[in-house]
Amino acid sequence: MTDRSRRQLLQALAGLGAAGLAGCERGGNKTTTFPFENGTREIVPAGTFPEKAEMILQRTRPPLLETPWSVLGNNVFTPNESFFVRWHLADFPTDIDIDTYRVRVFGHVEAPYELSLQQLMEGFQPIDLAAVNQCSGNSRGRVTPRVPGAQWLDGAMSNAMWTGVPLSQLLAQAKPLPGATHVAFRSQERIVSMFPSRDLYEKYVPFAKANDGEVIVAYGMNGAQMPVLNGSPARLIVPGWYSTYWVKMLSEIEVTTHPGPNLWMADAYKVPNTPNGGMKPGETGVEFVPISAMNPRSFFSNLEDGARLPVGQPFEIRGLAFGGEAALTSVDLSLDGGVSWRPTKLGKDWGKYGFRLWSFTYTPQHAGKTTVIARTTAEKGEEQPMVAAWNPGGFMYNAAPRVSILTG
Ligand SMILES: Nc1nc2c(c(=O)[nH]1)N[C@H]1C(S)=C(S)[C@@H](COP(=O)(O)O)O[C@H]1N2
Ligand SMILES: [Mo]
Repeated sequence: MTDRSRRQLLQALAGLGAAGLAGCERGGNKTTTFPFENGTREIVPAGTFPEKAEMILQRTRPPLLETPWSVLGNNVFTPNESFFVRWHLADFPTDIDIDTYRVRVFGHVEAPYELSLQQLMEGFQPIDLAAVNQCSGNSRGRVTPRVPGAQWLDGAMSNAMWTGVPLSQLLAQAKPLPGATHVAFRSQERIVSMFPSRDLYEKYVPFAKANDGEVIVAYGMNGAQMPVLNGSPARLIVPGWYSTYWVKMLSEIEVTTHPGPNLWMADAYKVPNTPNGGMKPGETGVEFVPISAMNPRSFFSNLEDGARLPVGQPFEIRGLAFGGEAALTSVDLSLDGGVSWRPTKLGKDWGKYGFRLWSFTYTPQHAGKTTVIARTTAEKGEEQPMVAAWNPGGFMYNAAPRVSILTG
């Protein structure tokens, strides 16, 4: 982002004010049906939610909006207006005062301070970084046996080119003291709650990860301001980790000497301490740990169950993929139900944390039924499983997608 576009962004943000976010008018009755039980969802028209295009409605308050696959599957960078939305607290933010907005950096440090948005944007060296923001429960609707929670299909994820300041620069200015182990992030949104730990959104990240130079406090998204629902004026980006850590409307950065024994760390978003977060349904004595790194995934963009492809005619199978916390090394396709695998052609590499497009030209030779499977492999051989690991939260789903097609 250039200095000029940063200035424009500041001006645009200043003009945003209370952007009429309360007006969530419902209208239309378009629906889509996901391929699982109770899979019918309403599609709400553009403008139903502020700054948002047509979205799949999972819940209104707080808003849970899924990105339609027609948009997600066909773009490396998900347009801001289609970027998925997820808030936890019932009253989502409706009002942002850019002039009084501050981010405090404090805690186990020598030099606590606070920043206005302008200081954040002008006082540090920003970077641009492509990264997929994926909810821990993305694809939960595909989990068997079924588990409670939002029944997302695959659209609780989106990819953007984020612009912001590496957290390491902000931490350095505060001069962390020896013994710092974690950094806590808290949001600006507040609700009235009987439980003090539930009136705000808060997450803890180990100090070494937070300070790695790639975790950023972002204020720009795909070269523009962030939609309010995606965390404007500034949010945390934790590349390669599930978006539960990507605290929106960031207001506090606290260096701590403990991992934060609160609701959002101790109770929610925990997975079995096993390689892919898997366990057997009903298994006891399993150790649970906070969810962290994402695993590799792949998706078909233009091939669905039941598709018919004529024999002898080349068809370009397209899709997208990402490696998780590790870089993607290949996306392979099986045209025989997993017996043999062929490498796909990978699109431009925008950085290891973003989406990568892939394609494969397939010319069916015989009439019949074929099962096509796509599988992403990441660094160190980490590979998508054919069957997803199971856990009671329905987190970390990443089975290799498969479609049955007819040729002839
Ligand atoms: N302030 C705040 N930040 C938050 C949350 C929230 O409820 N409040 N939810 C987290 C979760 S679980 C997800 S999936 C992402 C969703 O980001 P998005 O709405 O930009 O897609 O925000 C994360 N950051
Ligand atoms: Mo999430």
